[in-house]
Amino acid sequence: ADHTYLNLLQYILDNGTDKSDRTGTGTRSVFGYQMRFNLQEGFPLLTTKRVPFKLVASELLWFIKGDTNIRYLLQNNNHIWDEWAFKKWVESEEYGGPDMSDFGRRSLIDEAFNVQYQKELSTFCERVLQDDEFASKYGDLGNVYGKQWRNWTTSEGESIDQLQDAIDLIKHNPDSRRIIVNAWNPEDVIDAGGKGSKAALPPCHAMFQFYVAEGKLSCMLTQRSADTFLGVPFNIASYALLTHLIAHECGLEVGEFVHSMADTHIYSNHLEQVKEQLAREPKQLPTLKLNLEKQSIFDFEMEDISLEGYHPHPSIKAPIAV
Ligand code: THF
Repeated sequence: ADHTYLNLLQYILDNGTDKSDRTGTGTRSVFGYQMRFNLQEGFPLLTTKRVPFKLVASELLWFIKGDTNIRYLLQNNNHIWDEWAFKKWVESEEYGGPDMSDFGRRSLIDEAFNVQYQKELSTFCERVLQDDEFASKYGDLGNVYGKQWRNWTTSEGESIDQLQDAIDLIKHNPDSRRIIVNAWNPEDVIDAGGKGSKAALPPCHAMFQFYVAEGKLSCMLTQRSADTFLGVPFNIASYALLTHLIAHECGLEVGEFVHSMADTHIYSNHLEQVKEQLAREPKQLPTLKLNLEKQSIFDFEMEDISLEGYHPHPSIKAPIAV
């Protein structure tokens, strides 16, 4: 798995174009790249840097529950979505604290501001955890993954559970070429992140499809925008875990995870970290252990999911672009 990923990093360094982006950070990017991971060869959690698997797992369980409120993530000490909820809060009428505009960029260049920002952010998280009303107003990211996967709303006002439908197709019509879950809802994507918008951020991993052959379940993800250093290691592990969970429920072995990416970029403030990672030697992949007494993927909790034999190189810190 690491070699496949390291090849991508090297490919972007060698062939990428320097390109500006929404966040103002700057990226080096290529358009269109595909990776394949044979899930029989081990669980594809990178070993050339530590990837926090517990954060991957709790984020996936959050999607699977159909939850879109960061409270569940915070209860699991998972802070990877904080910034998007925080942004809604500091841009709201109700917010009365110090000016937090453009906090993602300013926190990196202004240490005094960063101290203030960290304090505001942790106060915000504490409030989402403690205050139900505040949480439902400002902890919710709107129509993001969980909503579209489990509770897509039709023009007639009905709800579609795409994930359950996909599982039913895998069980009852495994040759189907329509086993698709689509997170990209054009109506909700209009002005996403803007005031009054329906989603805090348009989905990056936009749609995925399953394929059954020779008793094995494979999954292909189409991702519109890929933050190669921070996001992609999470995305690979997340969809690999989802494929394992669904294969388990459906009595299948795991096949491949195929990862198709469109705008595939390295943020300019991740380039040093990328070079450090490229110099590392991959290690043996870990093995995923699921609680086999659970059947339905909807019953899985954090304690039912673990890894064995994960001995990665140390983590490499990098700032997230907001
Ligand atoms: N925005 C950007 N710019 N990149 C993304 O990958 C991304 N996501 C989600 C939403 N917006 C995004 C959030 N996913 C980390 C990893 C995944 C994230 C967000 C943040 C991250 O910082 N990982 C650190 C560890 C963090 C920690 O320990 O708390 C790491 O080293 O891996 C793509 O879906």
